Amino acid sequence: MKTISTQVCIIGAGPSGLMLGQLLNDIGIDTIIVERASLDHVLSRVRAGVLEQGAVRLLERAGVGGRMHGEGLVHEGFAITCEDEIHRIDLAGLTGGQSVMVYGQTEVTRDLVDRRAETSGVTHYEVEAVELHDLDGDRPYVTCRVEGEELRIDCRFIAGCDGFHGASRRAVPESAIRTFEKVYPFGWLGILSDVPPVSHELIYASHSRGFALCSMRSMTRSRYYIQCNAGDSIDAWSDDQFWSELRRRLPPEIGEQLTTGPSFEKSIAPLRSFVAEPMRFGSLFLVGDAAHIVPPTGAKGLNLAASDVHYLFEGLQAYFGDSDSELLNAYSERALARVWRAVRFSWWMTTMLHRFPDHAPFERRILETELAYTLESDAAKSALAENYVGLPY
Ligand code: RFL
Ligand code: PHB
Repeated sequence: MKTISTQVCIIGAGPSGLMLGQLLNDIGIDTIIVERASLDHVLSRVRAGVLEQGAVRLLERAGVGGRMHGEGLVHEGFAITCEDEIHRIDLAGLTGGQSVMVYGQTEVTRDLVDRRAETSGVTHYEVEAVELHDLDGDRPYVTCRVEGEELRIDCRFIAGCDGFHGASRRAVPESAIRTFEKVYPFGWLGILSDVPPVSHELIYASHSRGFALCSMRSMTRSRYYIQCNAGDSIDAWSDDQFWSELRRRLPPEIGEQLTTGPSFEKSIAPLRSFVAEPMRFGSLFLVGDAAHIVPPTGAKGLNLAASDVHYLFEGLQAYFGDSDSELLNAYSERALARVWRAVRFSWWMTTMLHRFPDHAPFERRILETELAYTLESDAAKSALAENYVGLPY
C-alpha cells in the first residue's frame, strides 16, 4: 500500500470540500481531497442556485469571485404567489439593503475546480472504498483505492465533506452521534431549459394543486420546479405535462408570460430535514450535507455548507497558525447554532408553501392563515427577509 501524508484530508469534492480545500491551501495548509465520483460527474451536478452574502464573501476569499460577480444576478427581492395573488418580498427594503446572488452551484463548482487546478491542489477522483481510521486519536488516516492501487493518507484532521450518503458520518460510532430527521411526503420535480425566465425575480408559488418555484440560471436559462408525489417516476413527466402543470399553479398573468421549450435536465429530489449532532468526533469534522440536509424551499443547503466551512476554516487556521485550539473546539457548537436556525426556516417555508397530502382541514386552514399573516405583516415579512438573505456569521 502506498502511503502519503497531508495536514487535512478532505473527503468529497462537492462545494464544501472544494471551498475548504481552497481556503486552506491559500494560507499554506496542505490538503488532499478524495472524491468518489468522476470529475465530469462532479461538474455536471445542477442543484442549488441562490447564494447569501456570506457565501459570496467566502467564494471571493477562495479566489473565485470574478466570474460570479460578472455573470451572477443580484436579486433584491422575490415574489410569493398565493393562488392568483402576487406579493413581492422586498429583501433590500426589509433588511437594510441586503440582497442575494443567483449563481448556480454548477458554476460555483466549476470555478472552484479550476482554481484548485491553477493552484496545484491535489484531488483524487473516482476513488473507491474510502475508509476513515483512528478518529479518536491525533493521527487519523484514510484508506482508499485509486485506479486499482491501495492508498493510505496520514493526516492531522479529516474533513468529512462527502454529503448525506458519504462514508464520514457513518464512521462515527452510533453511541457518539445523535440524529434528527423529518422526511416530507412529496418531492420536487425540477427542470432546466434554455428559455428566458418568466420574471426577473424568483417566484415561490403556493397553490391548491401544489407548490411551484420559478428560478433561473441566467436571463436565457430557466430553472423551474413543481411539487410532485414522493414516489413519482421521472418518465411519467413529459416536458408538456411539466409546463402545463407549472402554468396552472401560477397566477394567470404570470402563466401567460411563461416561455416554454425543451428541458435538458430533469430530476426529482426528495425533501428531508436532517441534523447530526455533534459535528465533530475526535479528529473528524463533518461539514455541509454530511452533517445536515434541508429541504430546498429556503435555498439554504449550499449556504449552510459555506457557513460550516467558514467556522472550520477559522478553527484550522488558528490551530495550525497559532497553535490555538479554542475555535476548533467550538466548531460544532458554532456551526450547529446557525444550522438549526436554517433548518427551522427551511421547515417553515416548506410547510407554509406546500400541500401536504396527509393534512386535515384544520392544519390546512392554519397554514393558509400563516401565509396570509406573513404576507400582510411587516414584522413577519422582515423575519422572512432576514432569514432568506441569511443570518450573519
Ligand atoms: P455534496 O454536494 O453532496 O458533495 C459531497 C461530495 O462527496 C462525494 N462523496 C464521496 N467522496 C468520497 N468518498 C465517499 N464515500 C463519498 N460519498 C460521497 C460526492 O460524490 C460529492 O461530490 O455536499 P456538500 O459539498 O456539503 O454541498 C452541499 C450542497 O451540494 C447541498 O446542500 C445542496 O446542493 C442541496 N440542494 C439544494 N440546495 C439548495 O440550496 N437549492 C437547491 O435547489 C438544491 N437542490 C440539493 C438539490 C441537493 C440534492 N441532493 C444532495 C440529492 C438537489 C439535490 C438532488
Ligand atoms: C434554484 O434556482 O435551483 C433554487 C432557487 C431557490 C430555491 C431553491 C432552488 O429556494
